[in-house]
Amino acid sequence: MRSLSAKAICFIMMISLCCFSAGCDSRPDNVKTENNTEEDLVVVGFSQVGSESYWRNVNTESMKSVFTKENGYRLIFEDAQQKQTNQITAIRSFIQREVDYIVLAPVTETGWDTVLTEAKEAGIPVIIVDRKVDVSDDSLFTCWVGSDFELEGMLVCMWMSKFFDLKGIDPGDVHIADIQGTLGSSAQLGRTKGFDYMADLHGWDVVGYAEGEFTRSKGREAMSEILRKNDDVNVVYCENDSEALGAIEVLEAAGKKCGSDIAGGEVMIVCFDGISEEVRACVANGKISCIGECNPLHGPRVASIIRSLEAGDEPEKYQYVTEGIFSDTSEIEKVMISGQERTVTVIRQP
Ligand code: GYE
Repeated sequence: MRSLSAKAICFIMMISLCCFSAGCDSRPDNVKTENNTEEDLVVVGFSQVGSESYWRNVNTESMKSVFTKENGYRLIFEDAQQKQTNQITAIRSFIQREVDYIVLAPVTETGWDTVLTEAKEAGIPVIIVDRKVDVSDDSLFTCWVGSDFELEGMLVCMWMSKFFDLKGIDPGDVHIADIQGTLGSSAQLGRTKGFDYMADLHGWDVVGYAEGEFTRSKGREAMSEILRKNDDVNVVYCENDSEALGAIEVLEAAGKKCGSDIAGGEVMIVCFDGISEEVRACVANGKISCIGECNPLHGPRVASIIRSLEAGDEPEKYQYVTEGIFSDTSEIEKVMISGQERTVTVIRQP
């Protein structure tokens, strides 16, 4: 078990961001590095989901800091504002502009066959990042890099089940709700699947689901809806940071206390990402009990895929990022599920 203050963890995140953006060489080998002319640059069209969360903003920054002229790239960045139709339009414009690579962070999994076939016919490699696509023919994309969302969900639930065991809480007394992310996105599908599996396995009382679209404002609405229907809810599983912050606001306004002591009447909050300082502070002060880490620093990973493609190599089709978990207590040191063991990092008051 490691024990780090919220500040220390933010510092480490910043250092890794700097390393990824500056220290590590992201240049394709065949690109001249000084005085790059427009013709020398590798052109990358990136269709981003939107700017719905802290995670997404850090992810955008990670991509922008790597795909710079200095590193030998010209980045065409398109923000889809959480709409698949905008992403399809962006991909078509990338094809028209004859970019060298298309990078897609898809909002939802389905509906990509047609436009990715167009990219394939144009001979442009497509790299999928973060969420996945569900296509009939997986030669429609070159490779994918991102997180195992179902595993993230199961790890957080495993942490909860260990915690309830430690405190002698009967599974039937766990009245849990799921504030889901954007329906149909891999992050939602995986985290909900992990939740459903574990809730069923442990016999928790699932009081309901509400969609929070990965935003703070929808997280508020979802929490209000859950409370209206089930005032006895005592655990809220939020599928990202932003939703958790919205849920806490609503619970506190309703006179509830957020914390791990559910036998004493508190409402336990767990969530995913661990990106915003505000969320880390909530762990340090006990309002959020556990976070499943989700790493947004994909810029250098995509750059390394492009480098290997430029060198004529074949990158691995699916590249998973290993992630840990954070919590406010040192009582649980490790969590293990499906043969995957993770160390719990404790976030303490600075
Ligand atoms: O957890 C959430 C974001 O797809 C992993 O999307 C990503 C999720 C992330 O909006 O905060």
